[in-house]
Formats: sequence, C-alpha cells, structure tokens
Amino acid sequence: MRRFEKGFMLGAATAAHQVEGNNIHSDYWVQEQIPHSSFDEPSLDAVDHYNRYEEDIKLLADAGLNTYRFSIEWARIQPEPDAWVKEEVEHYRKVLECCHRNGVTPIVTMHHFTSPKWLITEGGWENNDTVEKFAAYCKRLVEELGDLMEYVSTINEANMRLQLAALIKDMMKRMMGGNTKSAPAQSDVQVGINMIPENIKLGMIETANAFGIQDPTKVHTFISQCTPEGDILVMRAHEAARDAMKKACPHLKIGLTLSLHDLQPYSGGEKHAEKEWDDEFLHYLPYIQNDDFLGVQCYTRKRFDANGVTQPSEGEKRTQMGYEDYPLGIANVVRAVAKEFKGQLIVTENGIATNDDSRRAEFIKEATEGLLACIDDGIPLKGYMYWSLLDNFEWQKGYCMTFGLIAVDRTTQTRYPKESLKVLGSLLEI
Ligand code: GCO
Repeated sequence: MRRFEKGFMLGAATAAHQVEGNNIHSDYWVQEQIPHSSFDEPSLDAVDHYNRYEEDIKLLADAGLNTYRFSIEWARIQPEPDAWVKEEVEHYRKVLECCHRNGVTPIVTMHHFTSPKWLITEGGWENNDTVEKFAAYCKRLVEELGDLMEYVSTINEANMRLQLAALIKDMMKRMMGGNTKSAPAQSDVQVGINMIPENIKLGMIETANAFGIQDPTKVHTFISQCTPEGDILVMRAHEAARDAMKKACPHLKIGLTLSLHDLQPYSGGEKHAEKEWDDEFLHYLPYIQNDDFLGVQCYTRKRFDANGVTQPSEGEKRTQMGYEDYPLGIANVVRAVAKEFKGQLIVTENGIATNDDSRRAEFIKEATEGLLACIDDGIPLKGYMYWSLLDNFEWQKGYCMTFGLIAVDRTTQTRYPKESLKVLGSLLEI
C-alpha cells in the first residue's frame, strides 16, 4: 500500500457539538429538547470530548497521524451577545496546546453547523448583521489563540444551506403528494424526512417559541431553508471573517469547507448534473478566490438521468446513512475541483458510516489510493482528514451512525480504537 509523503497532513476530524457534550447555549441543543423534535435523540454528553480531548488526541498521534481537525464552539465562547467567556477560550487554548504537545497540526473550524441560540433569535443566517457578528467572533478569537493556530476554516460546508433548501422543498413536495419522478434528494445531513406533516408543523411552532420568534418560518438556523440572499450571506460572512483574521494574524492559512458530490450523469442526465455542480460549487468560486485553501468534503456520488437524481441500484452497497458506499468519489471530486480552484486543497472530510470496520479500512485504502494518484498528477492536495476520529452524534440521526476510527461506550465513555485507526496511521511515511 502506497503512503503519503512525510509533510502531508493525515488525520481525522470532529465537530464540537457532535463530540464535546452539553452544548447548552447552542441552537441545536434548543431544537433537540422540544417535544416534537426532528432529532432521533438529544446530544446530551455526546462522547465527552470536552473533558477527554487529551486522551483522544493522544490516540490519534500514537496511531501515526499528524493532523487533527476540530471546531471551536461559538456558543461556548459567546453564550450571550455581549459575553466573552475567558474560561472557554482557555479550554480551547488547552486543546490547541495538546495538539502541539503531541506533534499534531490543528485545523480549526470556527463554525460547524451550530450557532449561539441568541444569534438565531436575532435573525440568524438571514440577518445581514450576522456577517459582522461572525467576523468579530473570529477576529477576537484569533487575537487570543491565533499564535497556536495554522489552518483555519471559517465555516464548515458553507454550501449546505442551498442543498438543504432543495432537500426540504423536495420533502414537502413528496409529503403533499407531488409526483416527482426523480429519487428523493440526498444530503450529508438528514432532516426529519420520515416525520409526518403534523409533527413537522408542531415542531416548527415549538422551535419558534423556544427562540422567542413569532413566525415559525423565520427561524433561520444554519441548517434550515435559505433564500438566495441567505446562501450568499454565508459567503459574505466567510469573506469578512477571513479578512479580519488575516489582518489580526497574517500567518494563518484560511479557507472554508464545501460539501460536494461526485456527479455522474447517465446519458440524458447531463443538464441535471451541470446544474447541481453550479449549485453546490461553481457559483461559490468568486467568494473563495482569495482563500489559502479549500476544504473538500465528499462521501459518495450522485447519478442523474433525464428525470434528475437516481437511487443506487439494487446490487450497489449502501452505508448506514443510506447513500452509496463509493470510495472513488473523493478523488473524482478533487480532480473536478482542481480544474476550477487553483489554490491548495485539503480533504477535510471523507469517511463511511458502517459497523464493519474491515470495510472502513478497505474504504480508506481505496479512497486514499485515488488521492495519491491526484498528487501524482500534480494536484496540490495537502491533506486528508477522515470523518470521524470518534463515533459521534450524527445530528438528527443521533448516535446510531458509526463513522469513527474509535468506538465509544457512552455509558462509561471508554474509548475502543478500531483497526481502521491503525490502517489510516500506517499510510504516512515516517
Ligand atoms: C457534514 C458534517 C459532519 C457530518 C458528516 C457525516 O458534512 O454533514 O460536516 O458533521 O457528521 O459529514 O455525515
């Protein structure tokens, strides 16, 4: 099995809300607690990474990995609009110092789907003021911790809002009996797709009440229906945060991550694939031209016929998430992105939800083999972060989706490193 060169960033990724536990000031926590929640279960203690990050980072380093991608939780730093919790800043200073102590490069995500509850009450990701609020949070944080950082991603999956808008529109159409010939839309993040309309309505009303918002259609979390203006608001927030952080800490390498798919049209499906590629990638290009890198995230492929997206056929393997188990997708997407974006690329997420760890190990080998070929062809790919370091809270799906290189018994929070962690660690030249 070929290996990546010594300087290549090889590691794993997590997100604060999915692993830390008790993110009680966040908008997700609010939505998990309502009676008609769209979440299968609440995040609660998650896998207690907030208290066990040293053990987890050491497991990553001892396996031979040299990079750890994690997110800083805005809702902890600013639980209220005018708050700035020093103890939480110091917590993340300790996480960063732990990375350096273990010879691990941190890749920090400033926003990974979750926002402070108050931000949503104040209009969230459809309120122009969010651009400056997010930039101010990022600027002040790197003024305090930037000396311990190197790679910073402003926003995780900055293109997710448009994908979700399409998913929710498609879901509503099906619920209202609309005849749609194409397969159900898919997205990395599941929304309460199996919920009956009545429960959805009650959930929306309860959510609006929880945020103190009158109109249930005006709850603009990051993962919610978005307007075309809201789609671009995220990119404006990215640019404002990037420029503010660069000014404060010129050494930082700053980018964002995008959720992308390997789009493969059958004959007759070309137009659908072209539109999808513009929706999920091309129309964002103008906003990332001044970035130092682009985080590429891909889990599977999407195929299209004349009616639109198609389902995987009978014989094709699926992951626990329901989409196709397709490790070749990440290299295909890196090649497609490299044609348009000329800066550095980092695979910031790629992985498989499966309870068969030998399949996970095979997936990793197949995915990374394709990426080594991309590097051979001169594509400036600088890193690969497997999603995820730990089995964790998969948003609405709860804890049943197991992506991790490390299993966790959540009753004791004991860690059980899997064979695949060793396999990934073995792919780096020493
Ligand atoms: C996403 C998020 C992760 C997910 C992962 C698996 O891309 O949706 O970045 O938080 O957990 O992708 O679905």
